Amino acid sequence: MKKSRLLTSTAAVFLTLAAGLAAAGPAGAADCPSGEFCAWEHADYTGQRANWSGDDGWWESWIADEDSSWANHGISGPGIKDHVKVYSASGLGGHMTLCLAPGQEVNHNAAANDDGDSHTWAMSC
Ligand SMILES: [Ca+2]
Ligand SMILES: [Ca+2]
Repeated sequence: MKKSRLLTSTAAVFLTLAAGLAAAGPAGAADCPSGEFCAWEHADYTGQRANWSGDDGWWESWIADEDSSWANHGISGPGIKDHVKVYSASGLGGHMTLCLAPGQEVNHNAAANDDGDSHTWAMSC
């Protein structure tokens, strides 16, 4: 009985904290899982979202050359590759269209718009 009361109160505290976080307002505008890099087919983080925790040298056709907004929600830390470089051709070819620092969100970028085909996590830009 003690154990179940403890679990119940722990759950209640967690829910209160979660509600508080939600009410505190967004740290960023983009809905992108922690630890991942996200790209959307339209500006302002709309349309279908692609998200990756690792590198991808060949984006799926529906997002390749369709990316219009981006968010880097990678985890930062010593020795961790927390920047994301996006390239205009598959296999990190072509040119770098965009480089996002950890936590950076880009809701629109005319030069990079609809041009990404691959990306890699990097130590810096
Ligand atoms: Ca697009
Ligand atoms: Ca391209």
